[in-house]
Amino acid sequence: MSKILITCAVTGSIHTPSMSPYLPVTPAEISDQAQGAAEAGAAILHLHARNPQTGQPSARAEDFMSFLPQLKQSCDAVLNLSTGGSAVMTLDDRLAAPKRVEPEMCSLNMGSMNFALYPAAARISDWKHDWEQPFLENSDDLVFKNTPRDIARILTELGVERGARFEFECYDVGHLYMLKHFVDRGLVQKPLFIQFVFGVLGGMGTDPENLMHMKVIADKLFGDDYMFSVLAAGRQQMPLITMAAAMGGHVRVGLEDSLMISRGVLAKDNAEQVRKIRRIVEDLGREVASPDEARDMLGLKG
Ligand code: KMH
Ligand code: ZN
Repeated sequence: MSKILITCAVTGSIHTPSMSPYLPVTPAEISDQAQGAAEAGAAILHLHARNPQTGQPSARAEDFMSFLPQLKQSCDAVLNLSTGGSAVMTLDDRLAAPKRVEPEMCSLNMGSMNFALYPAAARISDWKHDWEQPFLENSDDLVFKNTPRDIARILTELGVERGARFEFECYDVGHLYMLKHFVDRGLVQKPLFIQFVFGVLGGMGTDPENLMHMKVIADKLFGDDYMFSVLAAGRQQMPLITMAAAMGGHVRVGLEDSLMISRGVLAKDNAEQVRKIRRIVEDLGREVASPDEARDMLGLKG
């Protein structure tokens, strides 16, 4: 089996400061935790920005620039910028920072969908900031918009024009067919790195059968020309990504996807989750890829 790529998604745009005191939101917190995750073995860092005062998800290029230069200096990991941002942001907002930074890698969400965040809020009664509760509750009526035209625009403006490669986020089997459509249109460079996403309310649940099925269909559509990775939002994070590692896939951890390190116990930082999955995959006999090995495997511009 190939070496395994560990991605760490450091802060995301789903969890809010009231849910965990360990969620990084200031530039120093994001950059320190990202660096710690890289030192623990993450070859790829998937990054979103936050408003440093309130912790609210931010698309402002200056909020990305408040931690990216420092992070680039302090570690060699692949910096993978989100183009998903958050479902309340416009595509122009979501593209502003990636177009300015021209990263070697970006996420790309392969379809429009419901993206309900409110279940994550059910346990919180004491909110730290005014924006948090409405932000989560309004997601009950929100569409995460990623139309074929949006996808083509991201592929063109970041891929064709700026040389980025993508973490193709597939939340459902239909998203694999959408990816195949763009491969056939010649807008996508190989090798493909497909992130199978489980556990978002609006996408696939965390049933192991869904992972088996995604792999069967991806094998059929893409043959040997793709790598898959798994992220599972919430409680099934570690079990499902362990299954992916055993199947020869790659793994994503991070506080974007789950705030916990085990049942009922908050992770103290992102590195703790990286160390845990690293122990597991090494026990399974997989060797962890370095950032430069990741660049080779993914065909990144470096
Ligand atoms: N929040 C994850 C479920 C993105 O940033 O483009 C998927 C994600 C999307 O990471
Ligand atoms: Zn993300």
